[in-house]
Amino acid sequence: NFEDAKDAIEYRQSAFSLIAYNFGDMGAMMKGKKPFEAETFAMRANNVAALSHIPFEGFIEGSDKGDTEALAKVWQDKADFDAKMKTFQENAAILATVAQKGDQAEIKQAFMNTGKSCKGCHDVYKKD
Ligand code: ASC
Repeated sequence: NFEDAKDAIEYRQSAFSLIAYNFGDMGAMMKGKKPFEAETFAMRANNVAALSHIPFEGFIEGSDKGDTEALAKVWQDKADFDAKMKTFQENAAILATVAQKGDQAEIKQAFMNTGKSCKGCHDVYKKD
């Protein structure tokens, strides 16, 4: 377990950094900023699906105090926060599955759904 809030904050932020990198690269492909590379895309989707399970554990009680962008609302509305986190995990898993199959329309839809679940949580629970 974490020693203190600082450790928990660093843990979840590390995962979010890796998620942002992997999701961002998929975004660049989706927007045509770089060529779509099916194998790389699928690898990144797998990374995000696995990483999506990491941050949750870092949202320990009291870890709204510190070097974090997480709002106190996370712990005030924890059930809703947890539900949104779960939706993100489910969408990321679907994205990894369809990326493996390779249908472009499915990939685009699953990518958008995953991005929506990132934003849906940020809008409510993250400092801007
Ligand atoms: C990203 C990123 C986010 C999400 C979000 C999707 O690449 O860093 O936080 O996508 O903007 O809407």
